[in-house]
Amino acid sequence: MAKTETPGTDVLDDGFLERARDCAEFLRDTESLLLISHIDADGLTSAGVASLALDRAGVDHETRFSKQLDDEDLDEIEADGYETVLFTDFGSGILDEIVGRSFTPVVADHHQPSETGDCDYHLNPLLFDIDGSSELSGAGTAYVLARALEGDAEDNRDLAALAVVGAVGDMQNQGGGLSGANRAVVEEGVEAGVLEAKQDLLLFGRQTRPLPKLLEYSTDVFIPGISKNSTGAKELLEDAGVEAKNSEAGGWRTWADLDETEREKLTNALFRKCVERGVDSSAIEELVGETYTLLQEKPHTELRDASEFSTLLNSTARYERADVGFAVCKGDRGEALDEARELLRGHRRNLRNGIEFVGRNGVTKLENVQYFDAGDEIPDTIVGIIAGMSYSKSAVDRGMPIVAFADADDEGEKKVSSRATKSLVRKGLNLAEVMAECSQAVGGDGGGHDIAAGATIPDDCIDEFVEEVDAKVAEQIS
Ligand SMILES: [Mn+2]
Repeated sequence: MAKTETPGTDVLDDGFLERARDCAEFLRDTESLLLISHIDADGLTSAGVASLALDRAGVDHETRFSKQLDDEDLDEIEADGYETVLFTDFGSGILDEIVGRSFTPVVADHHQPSETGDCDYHLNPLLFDIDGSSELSGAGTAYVLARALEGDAEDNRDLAALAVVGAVGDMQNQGGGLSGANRAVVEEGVEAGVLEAKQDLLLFGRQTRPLPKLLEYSTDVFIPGISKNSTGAKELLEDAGVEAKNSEAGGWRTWADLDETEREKLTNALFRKCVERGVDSSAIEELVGETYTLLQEKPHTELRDASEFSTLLNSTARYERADVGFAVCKGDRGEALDEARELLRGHRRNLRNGIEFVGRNGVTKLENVQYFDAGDEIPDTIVGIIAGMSYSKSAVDRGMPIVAFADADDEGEKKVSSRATKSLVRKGLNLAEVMAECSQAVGGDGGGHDIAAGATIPDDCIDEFVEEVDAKVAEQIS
């Protein structure tokens, strides 16, 4: 294969591509294959990318999803008699548990590999000096594998669009856009004509939300007088001289309907409002960044925008309907898409209820951290999002991280989710470290990202755990 045909040779180490080709070659010749992937937006897109590439290469396979694989799950997979098992978006952390079984494991993951256990077909950016937490997602790793699997007719570069949805789903676009090896994936998608990458307003819902709602629901960056203020949002549109409704049909317009001049006018009006209301300049900068449009998807659908697409997938994954999200990834634009949208509506309802819960019950504050325990009132799969969204509530202090507890499915356990603001991360906060260390101190386990992380702890350890967190946060931020 000529160098110019391989993905991102300028960013990806050649060794990484070499490994991808080894994995691809092995997969091409396998007799019976199970693809198993993590249940979240990145895991679903990882499976979508891998499965589409395997289909194109004529490799039969079945697909399953799991939140986390334990020994029992692995025994079951082993008993099913697959010759090969391809793990996507997980597997690296349990290498020692998946090797030495009756199947041959192929792992395409971007999480920290376990210290022990060696696998011949282990594709992970971290093994090649690429940062798996910020520079390549599970779906990006699956994409590199897909490119290595390319048949004669198709080069699989169109799958870059899904890979970008996965990277965005894993929040790798923080700091204004995708970087590192992800860039190579973006560039290939752009060249293949499936992706548009451009600087734009970062508000959520550019394709589907009516303009006033787009502004009103902007709570990542809280804009006084606009966020959670529908009158203010409509007035801003008027001030900017941008029509909120379509002239003929009279329906609400979305950001996607605006031409460049209108977008500029509205963005400028928004910036003026921010300055006027004293929003700090670093927060204002966060309103704009690189956005990713999936050019082959219909305008005004969630699928057209990488961030809306990943949210749609998350709302299938969080309600144990990975099958629905996966079908959408593989191209189902009928029944599965309808079902995914229904799940998204239900998800939004649950978020509203959860936020009301926090509003009613408030949070408990320690010196450096605030927390609430939702018990069984909020499902553990969404309590973290609700914690993050609560930052736009006055009851929640933006100056400290927030920790949320919810009852776990397993008796005697609590699920912990934590969220922070970007400015806290800039001050040195790393919640992944906080969650890992403090949960281990009370006999649990955890990890994640600097700005969002989670853990599981024994349910009688909440007080002890938050004390640990309080001390650890103080240490990081000082
Ligand atoms: Mn991932």
